[in-house]
Amino acid sequence: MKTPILAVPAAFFVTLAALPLPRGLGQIVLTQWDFNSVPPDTTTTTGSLVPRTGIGSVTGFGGVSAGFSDATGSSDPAKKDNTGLNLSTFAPQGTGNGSRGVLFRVPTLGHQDISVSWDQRFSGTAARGYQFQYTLDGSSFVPYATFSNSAGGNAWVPGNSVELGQIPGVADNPDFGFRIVAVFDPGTTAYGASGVGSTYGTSGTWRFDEVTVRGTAMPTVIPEPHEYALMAAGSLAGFAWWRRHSRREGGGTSPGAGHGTHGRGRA
Ligand SMILES: [Ca+2]
Ligand SMILES: [Ca+2]
Repeated sequence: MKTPILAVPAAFFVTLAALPLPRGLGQIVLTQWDFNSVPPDTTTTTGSLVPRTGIGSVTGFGGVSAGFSDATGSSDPAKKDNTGLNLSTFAPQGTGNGSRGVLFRVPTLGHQDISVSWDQRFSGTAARGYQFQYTLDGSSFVPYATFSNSAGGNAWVPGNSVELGQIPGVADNPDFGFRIVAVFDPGTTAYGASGVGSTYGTSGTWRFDEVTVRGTAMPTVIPEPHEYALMAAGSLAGFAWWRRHSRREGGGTSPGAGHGTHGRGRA
């Protein structure tokens, strides 16, 4: 009879193979929108709300009108049909502080160290004050960072970014989302206009492009050397038990084999 010596290290290595790998090498893009038509077409008034990468949803809210418009000048590398998400119909002056903007929902399952970045363009009469808010439950939003556009009117502000890695609950959350809303100038009850010499108006527009959510794979517990030894011992003990058991039963099934259905085969 051949000895089962090869089965012992095999069981050990199967155990090792099941162990989680060390933490990822860095942030990856979880979800990214470029709002461009797929495939590219001949007009930037058409586009897509489906992320270029990953999964998520996007919608204007609070009464804004959302559509597509030319995003020339954003950091999108697309050589043609570069489109952005365009918002208009903001709140009348002095009303609705933080009530209108755009909402993104991106599940962060399995990831932490979440960050968000985006390009944003402001027309001259659009609000220069904008605020990033996040949600952990999908419905209540927490103000996190407030910005003021200093690039002027009809200009892109690329590379806006927020780091959310220190906020409990952002990681590994199926209900994570964020929104970017128009806010009054600090200490006032009025929206400031983006353009020098411009007056805020409800028909001012914001445009978004390259909205990107990044994260790293969740860390996993890496066993210490003595834990590897215990696991190896456990594999050996389990194998020994199976050998004894299978001899008594006279069967030849492999450990753990059952009679259930396997996988998700076609019905
Ligand atoms: Ca684009
Ligand atoms: Ca298009």
